[in-house]
Amino acid sequence: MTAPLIGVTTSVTVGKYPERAYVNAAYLDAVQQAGGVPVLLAPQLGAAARAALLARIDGVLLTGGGDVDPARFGEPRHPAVSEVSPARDALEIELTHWALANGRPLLAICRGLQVLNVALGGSLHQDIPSDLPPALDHSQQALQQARRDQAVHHVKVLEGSRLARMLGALDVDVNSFHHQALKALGRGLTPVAWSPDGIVEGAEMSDGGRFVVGVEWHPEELVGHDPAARNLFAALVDEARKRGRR
Ligand SMILES: [Mn+2]
Repeated sequence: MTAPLIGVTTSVTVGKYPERAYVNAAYLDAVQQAGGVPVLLAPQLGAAARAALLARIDGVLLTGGGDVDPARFGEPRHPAVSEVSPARDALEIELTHWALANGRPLLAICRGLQVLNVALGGSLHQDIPSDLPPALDHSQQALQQARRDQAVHHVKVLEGSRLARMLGALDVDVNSFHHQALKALGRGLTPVAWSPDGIVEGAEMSDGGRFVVGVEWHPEELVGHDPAARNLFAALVDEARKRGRR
């Protein structure tokens, strides 16, 4: 059986020389562990290279990283916003619309969920500590040097949601490395998971036929010990395999 190709978006250095594209290895490990072949999609790819890769990939993984440009949702930039890359925003928003138009499964992680929301016309809390006091610590600040696979808060998942079916659980303990969160939901997106302080930790397309799901936590760091985290990548790869056969 052919292993499906999963397009994995990369981060890009902002204002540094030399310019680089890069991605945490945990994403690549998680996709491979699930039986997929990661294909890196860097913002530096030109139109021809993008088109050539999109013709071949069976699924999309939007990864974590810097902040989306608030101009994308019509707000002035909060001082806490950092690592904004217009090139990365453009690639990932284009990729989101492409996945929707072409029926490819899409799993969005952390910034990825924020990109998905903004691509569909939603908006973001630009800085949780400024916008939403007194929220939980969602940036593991007390654990800066601690393991990234350490769970720091609880998440409740909506029964009957695609995310719940993917995880195989309605209650999960997760890590947390985000200072932003969903505000207004994008067109067609439904919130399906929340932390105890009410922050949206997961969302998906309400059209149940579409595999378009995002989580605010980092399951790629949890796959070593958390079956629910492994299930997310397995679900993406399995769906990509089905699409690839058509
Ligand atoms: Mn969180």
